[in-house]
Order: sequence, then structure tokens, then C-alpha cells
Amino acid sequence: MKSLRLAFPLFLLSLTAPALATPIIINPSFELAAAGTPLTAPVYSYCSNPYGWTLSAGNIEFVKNGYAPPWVAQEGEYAVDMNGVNGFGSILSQTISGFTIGYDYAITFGLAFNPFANSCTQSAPCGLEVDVDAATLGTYAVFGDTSNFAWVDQTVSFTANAESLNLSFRETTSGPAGGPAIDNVRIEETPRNLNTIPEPASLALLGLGLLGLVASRRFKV
Ligand SMILES: [Ca+2]
Repeated sequence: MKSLRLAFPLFLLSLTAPALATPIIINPSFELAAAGTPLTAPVYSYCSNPYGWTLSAGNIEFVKNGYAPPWVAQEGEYAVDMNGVNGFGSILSQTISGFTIGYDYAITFGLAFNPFANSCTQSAPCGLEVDVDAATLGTYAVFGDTSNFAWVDQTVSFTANAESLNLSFRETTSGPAGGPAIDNVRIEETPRNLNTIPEPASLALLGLGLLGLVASRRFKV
């Protein structure tokens, strides 16, 4: 009967830790042509709707390592140039599910200027905006030249107000061919949520679990 005595309180204790869904970004590094299928695009190519993403305005390109040194993707072989040719105002978005309402999240991505043909210069930087649903959470201006090409991680933070949220990258300013570059989009709960104080309902269940444990020890069979 020992296993039965432990099973009940453990069951009650398990109710205090709700299983949380984890938001998952599909094709976060622009490396896939479909689920489980690596992208095999040429060194640069227009992409209307990258797997998992929707391009609702403008045009963008996959750019592969080796196309134009010093260009190298931040992660893997491919990154996205947010302006293919005259792709002003490109909008690349994905609806992400699995958020827990009221929890805090951080989305981090690699951002780089575009070294092609001096597309993003100090006098005319490339611009990018990051939106989560209707809220603009980040605006960036990037520029440089082939001597200092580099990826920089950028992070936007927010509290989820729905279980599904739309993440959008919007190209706001660039030259005629070559906009800001993005790659390696990541999402995580921020540390505050990892130490969330149990809600009253959970505390009550925790109490029941402990009472069950005590009772099981007092009334041994
Ligand atoms: Ca990549």
C-alpha cells in the first residue's frame, strides 16, 4: 500500500504545476524549405514566403554564406535580406502559438547591416522595426561597410496578452537593393516567470497535497 499512499499526495502536488505550452518559432533561422527539409536555395534568391513565415509586403532574399564576403549568416548557411530589389517596406511575419497569458517573453534575433553595394551607410542607414501584434517593440538603424560587417543580437520583451501573437519584421529604410539582414530568431520566457509565485489556487492545491501526504503517514495501512 506504500505506493498508493504516496500516489495520492503526489497527484495533488502535480496539480500545482500546470503544464505550460512553449512558444515555438517555425524555421527560426531561415534554414528550411519545409519541415525537416533543408533549404537548398542559390547563393541569393527571392523568397515570397519562407517556410513558416508570411511576406505580406515588399520582397526579400535568402542570402547564403559565400555570396559576398564578409557576409556570413549568424547561424547556419542562410540569412534574410529584408530588401531584395526595391523591396521597400517588406513585412515578414509569423503567428506564434503557445504563449501563456500574463507571462513575460523575450524574442532575440541577429541583426546586421547589408554590405552589398554600400546599401546601409552612415548617411543612409537601413531601418528595421519589430512588432508584436499592434505594438512596435523595437526600431533599429544599421550601417557599416565590408570592413566591419557583424551581427548584433537584438531583443524585444513583452508580456503575452494572448496565446497566439503575430511577430513582424518590417523593413523601414534601405537602399534600392539590400536592406537590413536578420537571422536566428529565438524566443524564451524571461527569468521573472521562472520564479513566479504560485497563485492562490495553486497554493490551495499545494496545501491539499501536503495534507494528503501527512494523512497518508498518520493512517498507515
Ligand atoms: Ca540562418
